[in-house]
Amino acid sequence: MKDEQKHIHLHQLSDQEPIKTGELSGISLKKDRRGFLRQGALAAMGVALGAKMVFAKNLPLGMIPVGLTPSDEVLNLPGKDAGLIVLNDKPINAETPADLLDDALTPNELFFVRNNGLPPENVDVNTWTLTIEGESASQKKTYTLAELKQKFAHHTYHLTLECGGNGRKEFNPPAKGNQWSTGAVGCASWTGVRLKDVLEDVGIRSNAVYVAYYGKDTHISGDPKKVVISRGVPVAKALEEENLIAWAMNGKDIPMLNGYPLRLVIGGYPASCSGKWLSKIVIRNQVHDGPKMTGQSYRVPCKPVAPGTQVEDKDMCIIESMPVKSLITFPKSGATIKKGQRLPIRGHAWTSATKISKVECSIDFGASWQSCELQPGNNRYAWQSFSTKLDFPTDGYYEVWARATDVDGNAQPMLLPGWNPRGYLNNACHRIAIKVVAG
Ligand SMILES: Nc1nc2c(c(=O)[nH]1)N[C@H]1C(S)=C(S)[C@@H](COP(=O)(O)O)O[C@H]1N2
Ligand SMILES: [Mo]
Repeated sequence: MKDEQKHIHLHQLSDQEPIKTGELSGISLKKDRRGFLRQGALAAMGVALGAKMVFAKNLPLGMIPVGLTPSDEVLNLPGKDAGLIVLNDKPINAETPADLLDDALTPNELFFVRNNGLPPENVDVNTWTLTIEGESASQKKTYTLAELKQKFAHHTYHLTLECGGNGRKEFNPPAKGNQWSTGAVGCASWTGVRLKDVLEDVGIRSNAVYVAYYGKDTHISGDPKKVVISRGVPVAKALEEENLIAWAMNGKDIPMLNGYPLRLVIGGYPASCSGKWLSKIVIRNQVHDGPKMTGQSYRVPCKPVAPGTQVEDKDMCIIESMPVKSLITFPKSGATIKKGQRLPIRGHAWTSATKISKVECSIDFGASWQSCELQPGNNRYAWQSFSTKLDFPTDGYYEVWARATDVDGNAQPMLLPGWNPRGYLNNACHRIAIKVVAG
């Protein structure tokens, strides 16, 4: 059944809402959960066909052009690049291969997707509201999207989002959950209002402890009463000026899968704190206890444990920062160069501290390191791009490793960091393979 969902079937458009000609301008190939094409699909098919469909408006509803060979490469996640690696399609989880993260800012189509439930359907921006309440809110207040935009100053920050489980795949014994490789990370330019400004407009009582979100996605069970995920951050963290209630990503609408029309963006913490399809924020007088805040979720052993150890819930601590990390985005692992050629290297480094202080590369499995050029970040929690050129002494197989160090003196481990039951926080040095051939 799963495989079948990935293929386009002829005539399956017919049970979807009618496609209006006015909607043919979108280029994203939209597919609903059952794998059917939706509005916007026709234009995308034109792209896939390599030519504009001249009489598109005459194409009978539900019919797919014969020139389009249905294939997994063509049938994409809505609004997403076909190069993303889909780990799970219900809920959708997709990561970005390292070489597709080469841009200074991650394009919307390439930004990873980590859904715990099912995105809301039929989102109407005109009726979307955000409610702030909670034991430690001075009042309960609801804003429409238009009111948020009109009432508060707009801010734009470059903010890196990384799933707490990014790199989970490498842990041994393995941890349950999405087997993320290196690509559950991206850095975009986000625009919105400051979380802080909105919280202060509502009023924060002095006993406030935590600020948490609720979103409009639905539980995988379909039960409308079940909350998918509701996480938060300590009040002091919530009040940092870079935290946004955002409606734009790289100057465009946030893609549906990344939280359209409104989401939280909180840098430096696991991306699970950045609530998508944001509809409610609660100011709590205690550590938030929503789904995925408690038990073993987004928690690591308070003290290091041996690999494979079972750790009781009471000995697990909430992840409160993401570790220093870097990624080589050029060349793609496996690249071949000729002996005597210099190899350009590019990538990004990020940290929950204020800045990265250096990035170094090694071609000898970490025996020696040479420093890379490092760009300043646009702001705190933005990733910083690095580059260098490497010489290789002779032909053969090499690995290029990158290691970032932040201003607090934290550096990436060459091998795996501390094992933990759920496989969080793997910030080991990224490695790519390079073949140098003679002649
Ligand atoms: N409402 C809602 N918000 C959510 C999630 C979710 O499933 N539902 N997933 C969280 C997790 S675990 C991560 S890593 C990030 C992923 O953001 P992205 O899909 O935009 O990359 O969103 C977070 N916010
Ligand atoms: Mo996540």
